[in-house]
Amino acid sequence: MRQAGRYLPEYRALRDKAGSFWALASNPLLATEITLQPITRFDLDAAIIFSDILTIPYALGQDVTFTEGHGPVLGPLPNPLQKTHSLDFVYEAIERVRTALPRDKALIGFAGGPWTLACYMLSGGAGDFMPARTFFYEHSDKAQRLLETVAHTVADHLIAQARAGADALQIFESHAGLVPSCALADRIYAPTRLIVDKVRSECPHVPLIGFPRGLADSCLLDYVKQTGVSVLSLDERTDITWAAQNLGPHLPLQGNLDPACLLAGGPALTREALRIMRTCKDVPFIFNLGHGVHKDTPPKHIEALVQTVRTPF
Ligand code: 1CP
Repeated sequence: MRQAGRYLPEYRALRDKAGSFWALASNPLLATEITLQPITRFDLDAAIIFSDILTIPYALGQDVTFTEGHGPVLGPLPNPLQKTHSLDFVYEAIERVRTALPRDKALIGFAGGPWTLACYMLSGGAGDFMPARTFFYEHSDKAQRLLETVAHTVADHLIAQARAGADALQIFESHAGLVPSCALADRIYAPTRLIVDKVRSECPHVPLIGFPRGLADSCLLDYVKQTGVSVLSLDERTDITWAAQNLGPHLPLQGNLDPACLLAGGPALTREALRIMRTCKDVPFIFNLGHGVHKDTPPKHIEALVQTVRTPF
């Protein structure tokens, strides 16, 4: 969950030197160094490869630029949409990180979920994604074909990451919360199922972590059943007591700590971390945030959190 990034002075120093986020992410040596920064500093149990979900539109020939302070900007959707750029720089970074990491630390590879990627690809950037959301009503056949093409590209990208050494793979469906419940089956469950089936057939032992951010609690069990993911990553809105009782018996859970609580630090951080851990003590649980580390988070808060999580309660 944005382990690396602007809250770390060593990240900011490298980014200033390289000039831009993309210059870092597309350089395997720099991406390796940044992936390892939070592990070196905090001794976390797992690293997530430093990359971005928008590598997929880039691979499919769409222009992607990251402008300071504005987030990503994407060019027009290419027609036809087909694999034009290699993502070998990601796989080389994964090989390098896996070699550098101790064997007992896991490396997580990832990709965006098809719906979330379609939101950026059809809207040209971040915001309320209205161009994408209207496209799904005005051109529903084309929209479904886009989801399918993206899902195949995502699956291939995840398989290549596993082959390069990723121990687990996470699907970031960060904008799942924008989908009306009657459209979840078409826009989220079916494309994710396609990815899960394709990756499993090639890499049966690699766990797939689903992160349907913003999905109502009442839909989470459906998401798990319909997609077949092996682990469910929960955002900070989910009621963890309900999740431990109703989802915990089905599959391992991760996440849920509010990034705002990590930003706040102090006694509230210790209290919340303990509440989550105690609630999940009888189900398989991976401690994590509900979303990415906020850029103003003091690194000291993360140190304190790691200590709380490592201390028996
Ligand atoms: O230096 C900077 O300011 C760049 C900020 C940044 C970072 C650190 C971007 C631009 N991407 C990343 C890395 C990143 N992105 C990782 C690396 C692994 C890690 O260190 O954790 C991961 C897993 C992502 C995933 C990602 N990118 C998501 C899914 C997770 C989420 O946050 O919901 C999304 C939606 C993106 C798009 C994106 N990339 C960058 C930004 C600023 C955004 C968000 C744009 C928006 O507001 O919609």
